[in-house]
Amino acid sequence: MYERLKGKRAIVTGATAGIGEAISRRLAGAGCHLVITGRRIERLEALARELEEQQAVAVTPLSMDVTDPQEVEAKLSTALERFPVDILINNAGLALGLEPLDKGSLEHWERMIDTNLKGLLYVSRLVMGQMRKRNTGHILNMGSIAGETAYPGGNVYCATKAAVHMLSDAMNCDALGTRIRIGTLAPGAVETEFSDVRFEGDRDRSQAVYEGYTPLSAEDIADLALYVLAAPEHVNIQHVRIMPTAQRNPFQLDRSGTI
Ligand code: NDP
Ligand code: 8X3
Repeated sequence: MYERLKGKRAIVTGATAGIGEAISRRLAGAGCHLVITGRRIERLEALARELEEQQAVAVTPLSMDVTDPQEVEAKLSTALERFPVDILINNAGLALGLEPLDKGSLEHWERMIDTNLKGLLYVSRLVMGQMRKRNTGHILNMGSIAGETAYPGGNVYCATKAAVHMLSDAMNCDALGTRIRIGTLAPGAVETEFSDVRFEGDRDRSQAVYEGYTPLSAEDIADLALYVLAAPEHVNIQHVRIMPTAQRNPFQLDRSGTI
C-alpha cells in the first residue's frame, strides 16, 4: 500500500529528533522526496546525507524556527516554489515544565503556544494555500492524549494540544470541496527527547517518565503516520489515538514491569 507514497513530496517540521526524524526516515524509505526542518541544522544535514545515500530520494535540510513568522514566510515560500508539496507533517512541538498554573513560567507558556499552536498555523497557512491551488495534499498534525484529557501540571501544554485537535477539525471544514486531507495523531507516552526538553535536561526526571513499562517508540508513530498517509485518496483518517499497551489514559499506567 505504501506504493502510493512513491515520488510524493513531503515537508516534515521537527525532523531533528524523535517522531519527526522517524517519520522522515519512513517517508524516505517509501520513496518520498523531503524537505526536513528544525532549528538544529547540523542534525538536519546529517539526516539528509544519510537518507540520500540510502534511498533514491532528494532530501533538503531547511533550518527554520516555526515560532518566527517572518522566517517561516521567507524560507517556506522559497522552498515551496521549487517543491510543490503533497504531504505536510506538522510535528514540531514541545512541553516545558509541569507546574500548577499559578506557579507557571510565562516564558514556558509563550514558547509552547508559539511553537505548538502558532508555529503550526504559520506553516499550514502557506502549505495549505499551495495545496488548495493544486487541489491535492495531506496534512498530519501532531496532537496528543494531553489534548483530550487534562493532567496535573499539563495546563498550557494540554491546551495547545486541544487547540491542535480543534484546529485540525476546522482545517477539515475549510478543505471541504477539495482533495486536501487533514489528520491528527494523538499519541500517549513516546520515548524521545520530549521529556528531556520538558524537564530541561534533568535526566532523573525524564527517565522516570518511561520506567516500569514499554513506551511507544518514535518508529511506532512513524508506522502509524505512514498507514494514514498511504490510505486511498477517498479515505481521510481524521483522528487516531495511540498509546502503549501499558497505558490506558494519562492516569492509568501499569509500571509493574510486566507489559
Ligand atoms: P523531541 O523533543 O524528540 O522532538 C521535537 C522536535 O520539535 C525536534 O525536532 C525540535 O527540533 C522540534 N522543534 C521544537 N521547537 C521548535 C521550533 N521552535 N522550531 C522548529 N522546530 C522545533 O519530541 P517528540 O518527537 O516526542 O515530539 C514531536 C511532537 O510529538 C511534538 O509536537 C510533541 O508535542 C508530540 N507528542 C509527543 C509525545 C511524546 O510522548 N513524546 C506524545 C504526544 C505528542 P529543534 O530543537 O532542532 O528545533
Ligand atoms: C505527550 C504525552 O501525556 O506526556 O504529549 O503529555 S503526555
